[in-house]
Amino acid sequence: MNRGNIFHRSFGNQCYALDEKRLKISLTTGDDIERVYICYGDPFDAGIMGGQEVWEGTKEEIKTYMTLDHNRIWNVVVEPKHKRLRYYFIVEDNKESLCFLEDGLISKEELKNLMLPSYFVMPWLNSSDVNVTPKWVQDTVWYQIFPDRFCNGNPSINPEHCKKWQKGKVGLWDFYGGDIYGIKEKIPYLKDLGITGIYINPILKSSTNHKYNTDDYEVIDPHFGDDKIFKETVELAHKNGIKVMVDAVFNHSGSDHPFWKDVQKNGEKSKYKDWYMVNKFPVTKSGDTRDNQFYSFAFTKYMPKLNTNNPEVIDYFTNICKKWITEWKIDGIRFDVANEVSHTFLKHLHKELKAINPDIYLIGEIWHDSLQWLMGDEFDSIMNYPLTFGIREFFLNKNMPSEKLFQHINRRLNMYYDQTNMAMFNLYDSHDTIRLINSVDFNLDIYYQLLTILFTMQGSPCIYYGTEIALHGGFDPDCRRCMPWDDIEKGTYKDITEKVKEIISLRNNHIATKSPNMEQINNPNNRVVEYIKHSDNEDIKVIFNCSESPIDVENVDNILFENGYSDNSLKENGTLVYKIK
Ligand code: ARE
Repeated sequence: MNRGNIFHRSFGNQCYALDEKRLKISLTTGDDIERVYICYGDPFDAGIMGGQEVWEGTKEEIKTYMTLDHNRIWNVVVEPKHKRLRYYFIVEDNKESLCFLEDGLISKEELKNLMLPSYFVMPWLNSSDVNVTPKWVQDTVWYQIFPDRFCNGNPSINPEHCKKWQKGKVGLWDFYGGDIYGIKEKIPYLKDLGITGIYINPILKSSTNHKYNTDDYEVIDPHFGDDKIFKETVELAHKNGIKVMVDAVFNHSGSDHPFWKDVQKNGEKSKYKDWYMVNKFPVTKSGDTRDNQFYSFAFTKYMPKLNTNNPEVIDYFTNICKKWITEWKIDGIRFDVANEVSHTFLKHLHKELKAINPDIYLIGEIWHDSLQWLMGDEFDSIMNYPLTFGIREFFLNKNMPSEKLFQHINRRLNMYYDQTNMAMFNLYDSHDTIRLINSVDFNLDIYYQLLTILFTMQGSPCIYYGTEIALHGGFDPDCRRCMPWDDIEKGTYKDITEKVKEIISLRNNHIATKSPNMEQINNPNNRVVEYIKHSDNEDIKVIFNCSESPIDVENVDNILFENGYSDNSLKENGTLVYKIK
């Protein structure tokens, strides 16, 4: 047996609670392993695990088959009788059958003779530790809006030197006059499209068209509107079944922010000197920050980095978010440069904001493995660029075998908890990337196929404004062109928009999430969203956490329900059990 590549730790995405009763446990092996079982029982049952401790209780050890996925990961869902678990694995190749514990591989004989075997332990499943993500996002179709380029609803508040609304390329520093009035005006358009959530890029006071250099966290940029129009827009969106998510830029402020100005003016005497990351006072120039006089976003001199380790900073921004939830009534917050603010800050925010609204959707902008932010006490989700970039690559790379696509999707799903994947913010493009239509070389067939995948996979899909008309755009700033409303109204993009609407309706009508060969389970709270065909005809029992009416399925070994998770453990515990043919 290839002993080098068997891996498990009872932590993170390898051993976690799906809910207050069930644990999902995963083990990685090499491809020489043919079967894996998990053996588990209660840590306080006498001798159940070959150990010499003597405890009260019955002797019970359960052995359960684990299922293999596309990335050599074996999974199982178990429901410990007393919320705690001791377990080890039995791994088998075509010659050996060995036991895998914390200290590695040993034979069954060796295990029997050990005084204190190093079992894996899940000591107690505490309900407050369960990672709970908002359910409503699974039924939300997001539409990202870059305000300056979406729609100009009130030219009277245009910024100075505002350019004429135009088609085609835009300038890095140009303003075109899009505003919140325009967003409100287009709510019916978005509703007709089938949109049920809008993610709006920053709207607070700032000197640029992108507003990622905030100069006042307490004021909406006057060229976008004010609190009144924003609250009206949120109210109208909610009336039309559309949720609203805003953009929080707390990693850095703008260099025109009064707090930063005070630091520049008063140096070490400034009351805000510890609100930023200044290494050398006085902060005389806002030149290139490669000399580390102060830290900033990237090396961007007009984005001085805030010190999110400072309790004063943490409190200030927590209160800003509380106002957004209680006064603006927003439903979600997207955190900019989320991988650089402190975990301390995010854990505090999560606790405070979920206390006000447990269903508030908190997502981080992180472009890499984000498990450390997705353990249930920081973000509910991230902007899942890696997943969808991989899917896009597959369609563009003619030499990539289809198994690579399954492995990519599976790997990305295995990185996180199931409840995170169900709430994952999935997108192909945004204000920071080349537009989808450009990245598929303007091939509408591939474009529609990719959008169909986005809208039929688990998670919370988002399209970037203009996707519905296949608006072209290269890298920033070209991906931020103005919406050509004149042409839209003339019907220039009618066919494309109708097709995109049809794809969006797949999700909204749940057609796509019904398994093709399966009767819809007549329990609306337990809609089947996915099942995977069994690879052989070996009989296996599947436990369904749902309706009375059995479903007649062929060789299915894993069914994913919207609000729960099937499992394939061979355990009889009073739950409905169906024998698969
Ligand atoms: C723009 C141009 C730059 C130019 C700069 C001059 O894009 O080429 O040098 O202007 O000032 C905002 C604006 C941008 C602006 C930027 C800097 O929207 O237009 O740049 O400020 O002034 C990484 C970060 C990620 C970040 C992206 C941009 O990890 O957090 O870079 N995204 C957020 C927002 C941006 C915003 C900022 C941060 C700053 O979404 O819109 O930019 O607040 C790989 C890496 C990622 C990297 C990603 C994209 O995948 O793994 O880490 O993201 O590429 O570059």
